[in-house]
This record gives sequence, structure tokens and C-alpha cells, in this order.
Amino acid sequence: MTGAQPLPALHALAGRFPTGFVWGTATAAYQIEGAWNEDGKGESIWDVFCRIPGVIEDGRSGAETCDHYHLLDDDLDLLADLGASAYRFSVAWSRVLPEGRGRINEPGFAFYERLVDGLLQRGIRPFVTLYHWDLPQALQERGGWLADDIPAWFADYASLVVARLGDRVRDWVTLNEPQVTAFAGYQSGVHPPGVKDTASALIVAHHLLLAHRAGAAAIRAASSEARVGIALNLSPAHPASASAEDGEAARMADGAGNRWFLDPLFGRGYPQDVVERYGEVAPPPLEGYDGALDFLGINYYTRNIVRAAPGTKLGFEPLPPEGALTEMGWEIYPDGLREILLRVHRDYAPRELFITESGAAFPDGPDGDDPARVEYLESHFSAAADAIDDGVRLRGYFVWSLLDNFEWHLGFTKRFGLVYVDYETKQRTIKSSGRFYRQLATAGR
Ligand code: GCO
Repeated sequence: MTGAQPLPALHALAGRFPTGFVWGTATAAYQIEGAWNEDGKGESIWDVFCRIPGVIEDGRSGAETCDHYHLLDDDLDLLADLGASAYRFSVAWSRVLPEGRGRINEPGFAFYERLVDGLLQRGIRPFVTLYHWDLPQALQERGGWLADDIPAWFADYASLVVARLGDRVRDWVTLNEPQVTAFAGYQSGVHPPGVKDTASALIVAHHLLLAHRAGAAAIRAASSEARVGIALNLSPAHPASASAEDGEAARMADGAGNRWFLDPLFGRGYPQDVVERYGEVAPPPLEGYDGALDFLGINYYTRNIVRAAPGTKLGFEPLPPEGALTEMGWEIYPDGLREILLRVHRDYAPRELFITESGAAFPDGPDGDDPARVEYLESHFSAAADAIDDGVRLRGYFVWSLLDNFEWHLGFTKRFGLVYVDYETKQRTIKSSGRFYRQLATAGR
């Protein structure tokens, strides 16, 4: 199998997306940049965390990874070659503010200016994420996301970046997946700072929401043209059976994972049913809070199936995924993308929606032959087109990821790229999925 799609089918799929649809790919700074301590960059919490023995599956770190910092021009050419009309990347906070606040690192800004200018020269629209998990270590030492001051620190950082790039960048994503920052960092502890305490995770989630709002105001103050969004990881929660107990379990899983962020961002405060179950560890209310979103970004990978678990705090537990799985062990479930888009559209009516990430890991080799990813993309783009047919205001789709890269605590054991990266030589090879993406995006534009 080569993964080549018959052209008429591909054109039919591309034709289901409206003119002006945004064809993007996505990355994050720590996962691709490398150059962890070059040109004045400060340490981030990931630089520090990766040194702890045993926390990263292959014992490695993002210190070098794809070396995008030095191979920027090649990667810009790759993006153009893939036919992308947009690119979502993140700014490493500690590259521009080594201590998180105060002293500016000019070479850090120069890098992002070169990146943005290079995109614009190639007709590619930048979508900039301000926070994709790599907090400056200096701020961690002042309490990190648990500190009451962090919304203000984030807003100061945001206004600085927008002051530099806001004449060329319109689309800003404040935070990537606040649910993961809070719960992987402070409940399961698989991300830095490796804390395992639900009460702390809920305070961090609260501070992230406050930081989003403060950041959004700072972005708008620095640029009247700016459009502000956030990227949430959302997954439908399905009950394991038709029983009332499993139905309630699914409602709680949806509440804790999805509504916990959606409800406040759309001005409804925290979901009361989940607040009640959290009991004494619940955060203070968010009265009068609104995310003021120009667009909502959804990162979609899979669905969750849950059943009742009466002994647990929230009363549910996940079932092991079944059926066809990606190398992450996640069920391949394109219908869930349509379902979550439709549900968010109906329940929250965001002005605009973007799929800010969707993609899959498979055990790819250097030949770049990845028929499973081609199929994954085809089925998920179809699901996105179905949602558009249903009336969802979906404006764009960013494939995760442009390049194979550092998959956080899983190190380099998982490959998500449209482009294969040889981590020794740093050589890039466009995979079959990259060629499929190019054909689709080109036909769609
Ligand atoms: C996320 C992150 C990405 C991951 C990707 C694959 O959504 O978890 O934004 O950084 O690499 O999702 O797990």
C-alpha cells in the first residue's frame, strides 16, 4: 500500500471545505526547537524535568530534538512545499524572557520575528500559541501556576510578544490545553512539576483560566487587530453501557474534562455537578468570568469510554480503548470529531471554531510510507466536513504535527509528523501522509 488516494475522491473531499478554509499544521516550541540554552534562552520547567531519571520514557529531552531553531528556513520551505495556508507554533516564554519577567532576550525575539516574516513571505498565516507548557523555570521557583501572581506574569509576557509581533500576527492562542497543564502537571504528575494532588491541580486550572482572561485583555490592548482564542483538548465521553450509572459516569467525565473549561470560558462559571463532587477541594467560583473568545480551538485525538466507579471522587473510571488504535493506544474514532464540533457549536455557539490539533502516532520508518496516517487524515477531514455540512462554523484544521518531534514524557518513542525526522542527522523526509496533505490542501485552496 502506498497510501495514494484516487484523485477524484481527494478532490471531492477538498471540495467539501469552503473557500478561505485554513489548511494548517501545528507544532510547539519545546517539541521541535532544540537550542535549549542558546542565544540567551532561559531554562523552562521541561529542561529541568527531563533531567530527573526515569520520568521520560527513553531518558531523552527536547534539548536538541528537531533542531528547528537552526533549521528554520528548511522548515519554512517544507511548510510551503506541503501547501499549508497557516501554521500554528508556540513561543517559548523563556526564550524571550529568560527569567519569565523583566529582562528581554533580544535574540529570542529575533528568532520569532524571522519565523513570522518567513511565513508571511511564503503566504502562510501565523497562529501563535503563547503558552504550550514550557513555563520559565524562574517562575516555577516563584510558585509557578500555583502563584496568585501568575495571571499578571502571563499578561505582561503576552503584551510584550504582541507588541513585537502584533503588526504581523492577528491570530493568538493564549493557552494550549489548560486541562493538561493542570492535571498532567499537578494530578497524575507525568508532566512538570510532577505534583500529585487534585486540590493543587484545581487551583492551577483556576489560575490558567484567570491567566487566559488577563492575557486576552493584554493582547487586545497591544493590538486592535488581534483575534484571541484558546486551544482545549476535548473528547466525547461515552458510557460503557446503557445503565443509568454508566450514563451518570459519562456525564461526570464530560463535566470534569470538557465542561470544566468550556462552561467558564463561555460565561457560565464552573459546572455545578462537578463542583459538588469535588467538594472541599473545589476552587472558588468564577462569577462574572468570560473568556471573550474570537475563536475556540479544539484539539481532538480520540473519545473516552467510561463506567461507573462508586469508590472514586468523581464516580467514573475509563475503560481500556478497543478497536483500531494509534501507537499512543488511542482509539481511532473520527465520528468523535464531528460529535464534539457539533456539540460545542450547539451548546456554546462560539463565533468561530478551529481544529487546532488533530493527528496520530504510528510506528513510521525512514521510508516515510505511512498509509495508516493517510487513512486517519482522510477519515478525520471527512468528519470535519460533515460538521461543516451540519452548520458548524469551522474555519480551519491544523494537523498535528508538521514534524515528528519530542512527545513529552514519551520522549521520541512516538511519531506524529507529516514529515519524518531522523534525529541523528536531522534530515526531514516527507511521508505519504505529507503528500496526501499537500494534495488535499492544494485542491482545497
Ligand atoms: C497535546 C499537545 C501536543 C501533543 C499531541 C500529541 O495536544 O497533547 O498539544 O503537544 O504532542 O497532542 O499527544
